[in-house]
Amino acid sequence: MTGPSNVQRLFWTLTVAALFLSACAPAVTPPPTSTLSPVPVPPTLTPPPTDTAIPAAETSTATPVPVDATAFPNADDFQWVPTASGFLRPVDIQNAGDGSERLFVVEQSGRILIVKGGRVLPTPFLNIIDEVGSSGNEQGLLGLAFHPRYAENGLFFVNYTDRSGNTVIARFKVSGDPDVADPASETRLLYVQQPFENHNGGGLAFGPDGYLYAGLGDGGSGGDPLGNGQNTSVLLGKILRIDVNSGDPYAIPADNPFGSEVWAYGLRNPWRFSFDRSTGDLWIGDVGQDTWEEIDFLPAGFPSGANFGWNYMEGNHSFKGMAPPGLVPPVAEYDHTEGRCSVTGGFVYRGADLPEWRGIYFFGDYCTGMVWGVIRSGSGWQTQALFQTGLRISSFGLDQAGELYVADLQGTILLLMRK
Ligand SMILES: [Ca+2]
Repeated sequence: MTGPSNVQRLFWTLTVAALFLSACAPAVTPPPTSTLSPVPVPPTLTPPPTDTAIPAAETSTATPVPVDATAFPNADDFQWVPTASGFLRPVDIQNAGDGSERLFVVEQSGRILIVKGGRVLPTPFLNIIDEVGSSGNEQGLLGLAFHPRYAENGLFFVNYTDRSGNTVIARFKVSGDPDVADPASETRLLYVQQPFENHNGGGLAFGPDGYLYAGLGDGGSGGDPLGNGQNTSVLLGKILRIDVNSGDPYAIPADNPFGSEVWAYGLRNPWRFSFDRSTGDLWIGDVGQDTWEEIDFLPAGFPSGANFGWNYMEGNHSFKGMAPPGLVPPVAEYDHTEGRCSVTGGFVYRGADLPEWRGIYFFGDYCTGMVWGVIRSGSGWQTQALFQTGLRISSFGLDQAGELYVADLQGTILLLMRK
């Protein structure tokens, strides 16, 4: 768990002003199979915010606005410390935002376990193993998000593949015991047929607009043989956005671009996305095909209908066909040399304990355990290798205070700390 040597430091493609220039191109033509009314990426885009953190809207105290880091701290001064272990294939870490200081760890087989006061509670918060199909390596209970008003309404949402391998997004409610959910409270919101067992995405997160966002992969196999990523009339290969506070069981926000759940498209297998809790910016780790892993970014306020390029593009590189103008390119990418294989998207650090890291986005590689950081650099981005953890990085997570954790698929949750 030390910082990388010079040899391990990677050559990085820095995405500079060209990032947003391409979006000034003419409107994107929808695929001919679409039967919906597309609203392509508009020609005028919101410029990215400045390096200064934006205070939360509800902030009314006199606390000075924390300034984002402008350079990477020395990673050798920090370490990942195990805080809980014994999990069976943990794939997500969440907090309930209810002041309870509990961590909720999602096991791929279909359980959610609580870490409370430094120990794992023996009774699962939720156990839906009987409903979850996890025979495939990428199948299972894959994502969890607590309602922004969970403390009042006790509602939370999960994303899993069922016994037939199809995606379910469902709502549950806590029971009278705050450490146990009511298993009979399940309400299924969305059901999406999966043509192949891999590329199920699975992440869930509430955006700054209060809508629930879900990441779905392109349906699987290899190379997106069904063309789902660019087909805006299907839900695969997308970031979906639904209003879980209206409708039955949900409503489609009026400004979704295609009149459906689809909010953004052109993704292969978004494995972990998050919103910067300070700025509302969206960060996505999108798993590549054979060569390029990528990190995608949309500043808060970016219009609906962003096209992240798959399968025209793999990272910044042509994959299939002639790419149309207007694609949103990644802000970071890495290749598969030295054993690297699959990106795991993380979070922007907004905690209090390690102010040197404030505003830096963390992500990792599943196979090698390498952890990188991304920081805004002038009009572009800088990416740096930070930690060679040796872990099988399946997810990152935050506690309510914003401290950063990582999940090792082999069973341990670790916290980033100062040495
Ligand atoms: Ca892409």
